[in-house]
Amino acid sequence: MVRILRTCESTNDAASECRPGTVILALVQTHGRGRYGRRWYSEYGGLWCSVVLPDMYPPEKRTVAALAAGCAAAMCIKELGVEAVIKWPNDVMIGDRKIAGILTEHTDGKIIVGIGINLNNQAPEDVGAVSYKELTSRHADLLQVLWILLDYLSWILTFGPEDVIEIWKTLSDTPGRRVAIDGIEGIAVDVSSTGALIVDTAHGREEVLAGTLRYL
Ligand code: BT5
Repeated sequence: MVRILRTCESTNDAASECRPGTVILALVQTHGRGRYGRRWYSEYGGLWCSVVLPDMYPPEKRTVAALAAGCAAAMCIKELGVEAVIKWPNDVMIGDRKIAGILTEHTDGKIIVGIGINLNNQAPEDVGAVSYKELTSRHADLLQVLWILLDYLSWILTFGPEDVIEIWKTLSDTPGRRVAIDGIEGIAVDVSSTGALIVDTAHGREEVLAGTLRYL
């Protein structure tokens, strides 16, 4: 079931009350959230949605759900004709500007997959964001893009965690880059089967399961 709300605080909060299979789309979010309690600007024109899924991965592989959503968002944006790449774990980027972000949360045996894509909105420039409209001067049909996104999400969720990671690697430009992440610096060499970023540092190999990545 797809529920379309004119406005809500956060679609992830609205979705937490719903059964698996529900999709919530809001035209505006008044308190859109990023990871670690960060703010997500969600003005009219963007695609702000949450998908409720059954908790289908073992706890150690939960990051994979977020990576799968990042892949679906990147594939959706590429289908709109814009060359997007994923920055680990799941920022969808056009060059060094962010067009989409993912927030996955676990509650009551469910996964809430929150996906935000800057489509027809004016993206907040001061946080390094960009929108589809700014890039192409075209208007995207919100519901049509939602179907494309859900189509890719349901496709990628048919794969097991290892295959999701392989698909993710074909869409990401992080492996091979010099990175800094929460006090660790080095070359991002790979992503593990749990979705952790493997970084070769001056002091040896580190695995980082979550964090905020910067390219150096
Ligand atoms: C994310 O967090 O990228 C997750 C964003 C998830 C948004 C969706 S919208 C539907 C659902 N409901 C919600 O309430 N959230 C989800 P993070 O990696 O922490 O990135 C947050 C950072 O991105 C902020 O600190 C800003 O620097 C930047 N930012 C904020 N708004 C943005 C926007 N609209 N576009 C691009 N970057 C933005």
